[in-house]
Amino acid sequence: MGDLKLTTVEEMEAATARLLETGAKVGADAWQLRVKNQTPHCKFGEQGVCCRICAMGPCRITPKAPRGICGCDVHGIVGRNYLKFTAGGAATHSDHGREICHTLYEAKPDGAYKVKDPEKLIRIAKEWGVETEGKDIYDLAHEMAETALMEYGKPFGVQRWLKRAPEHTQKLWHDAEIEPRAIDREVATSLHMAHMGCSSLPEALVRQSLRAGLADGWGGSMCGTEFSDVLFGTPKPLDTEANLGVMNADNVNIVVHGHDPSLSEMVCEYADDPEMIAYAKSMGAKGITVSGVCCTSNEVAMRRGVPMAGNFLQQENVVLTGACEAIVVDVQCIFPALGPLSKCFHTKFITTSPIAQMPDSDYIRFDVGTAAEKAKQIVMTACENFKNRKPDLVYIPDMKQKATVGYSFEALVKTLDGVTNSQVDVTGTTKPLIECITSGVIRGAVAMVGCNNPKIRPDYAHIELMKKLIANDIVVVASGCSAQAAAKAGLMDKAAKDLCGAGLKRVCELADIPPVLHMGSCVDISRMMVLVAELAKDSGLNISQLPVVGCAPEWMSEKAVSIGNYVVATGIDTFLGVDPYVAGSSEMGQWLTEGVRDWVEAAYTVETDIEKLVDKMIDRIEEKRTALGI
Ligand code: MSK
Repeated sequence: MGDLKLTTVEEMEAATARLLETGAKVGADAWQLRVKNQTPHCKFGEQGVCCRICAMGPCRITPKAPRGICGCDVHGIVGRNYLKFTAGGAATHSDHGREICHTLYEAKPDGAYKVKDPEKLIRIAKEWGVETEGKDIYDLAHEMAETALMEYGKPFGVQRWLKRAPEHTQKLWHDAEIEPRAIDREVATSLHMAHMGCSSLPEALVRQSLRAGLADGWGGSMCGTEFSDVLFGTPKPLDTEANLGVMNADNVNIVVHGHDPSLSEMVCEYADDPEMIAYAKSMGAKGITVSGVCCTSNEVAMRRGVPMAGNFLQQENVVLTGACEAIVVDVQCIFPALGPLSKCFHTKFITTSPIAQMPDSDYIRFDVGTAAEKAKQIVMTACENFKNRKPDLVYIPDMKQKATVGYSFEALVKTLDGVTNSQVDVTGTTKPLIECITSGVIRGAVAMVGCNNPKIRPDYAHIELMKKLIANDIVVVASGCSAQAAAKAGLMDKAAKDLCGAGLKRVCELADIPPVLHMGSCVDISRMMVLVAELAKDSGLNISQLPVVGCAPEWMSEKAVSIGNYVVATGIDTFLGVDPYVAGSSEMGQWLTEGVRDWVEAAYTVETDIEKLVDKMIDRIEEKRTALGI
């Protein structure tokens, strides 16, 4: 197995247990304890059969009470809850995208935010039919930002990004009436439909769920990804490290957590500033270490090589090390628990966004106009806090893995270009990858995404599924906390090729890639949509015919449901390890696992047994290969 030694889930659990001992000493709460307090969960909630969308209830559906007070049956209640869940996720991702557009609008050659990838900006402008000739790049950036912002509220037409999809997919969306219009409109329409006295027909609620999801994946998230690349650079393969051992006991440790790279990029920029490093030294530290948690971590890892301290369910662990001077957060997936927890240590819990304000935090409001000064203030605050550390509470698990990250669509195409033996010039296309798949060297691909969830042993499903997939010559592209689980375990180390079947191992060697490819954060699942769209166009197949599936084995957030809806709606069968609160309705179950296939040629599979889940994915990939005769 070469020089690779994977970090096992058992080893990570032992490290967590040790950290929880520190927590117990200082009277800290932890999610492991709160799960116990919340168990058993409410059965009505679990099945999605509780309705509190008006004040006549709440109503709960039981065999004795099969309808709510308004007369809505269980299928309507479950369906409305599902649509509202989706709308929450679509709103969240899309608002993140909107913030990036605003940042781009404020970009200036001498400002805190600059255009780092002008070629990409020009490429997108041409795609959108915006004149680029002779235009100053910043004028173009402002025009494109404004055009993108109009996508959120335009009164007529459908999303601009949809044109990136193969014509067949666009036709499916049109025929099923799920082409997303203005991004905000799909969120608002979803909430309207789920209001008391509106839709209670599962078919209509599922249709709108797909549409709202598409407004996210082929709308708001795509704005987030594409314009983040324009602002901060399109990711290229970079070496980094992952797991709690990336924190450094001798240094000021700043942990960035959340999603929007506008904050984390600026904090990283200042943490590298010689003036700040000198300031840290004047406080008794040897330097400054920035590491990340959740998707912010993915953003700065793939553009700067900033190490990844952990994923969603490790966010408390970074504070429990006793060596975290500041945990700096923006939006999404942030435990309010970080407030009281940080009070048990010297850690500053710094919130920065009006969208995510929490008790027991230091609020340093961050905005585009004052980004540089606020980032400097944050770094200085962390440095000054070094002296407050309690040495007897410091314990950083000696646990980290090498990882190569940063496989944006552009980087992936470029990297795989060298793999084929074909004499045909395939530069800039996905044809080398198609050749690997059609020849059977690679059997297919799985997009592994999503969170951790205490309902599943943390990281276990991500890591075990990936190990089995790569052993079966199935390449994995990963994003979000799934990507971090892979990195922490060692699956993004190029040496992980030794865990692959012979075909995938050969491809990893030829292309010099790890078998699990890091594609970025949650919004970057839009990169995966671009990848499958190009694979379909370059192969002449429909997306649904490709031996490709999606999987979120440990998902927990509303955003994940929105993602699932757009991945399915794009024609990719999607496998979930956690039920999206629809178990209470046979009709909703039927629509999501079968009915939607008539519209978009793909559907969901929900399987909570992880062994069965991976086998079902492999079977599905092999069925698709058989149907293609390859
Ligand atoms: S951070 S949505 S826990 S993947 Fe994007 Fe991780 Fe899930 Fe948040």
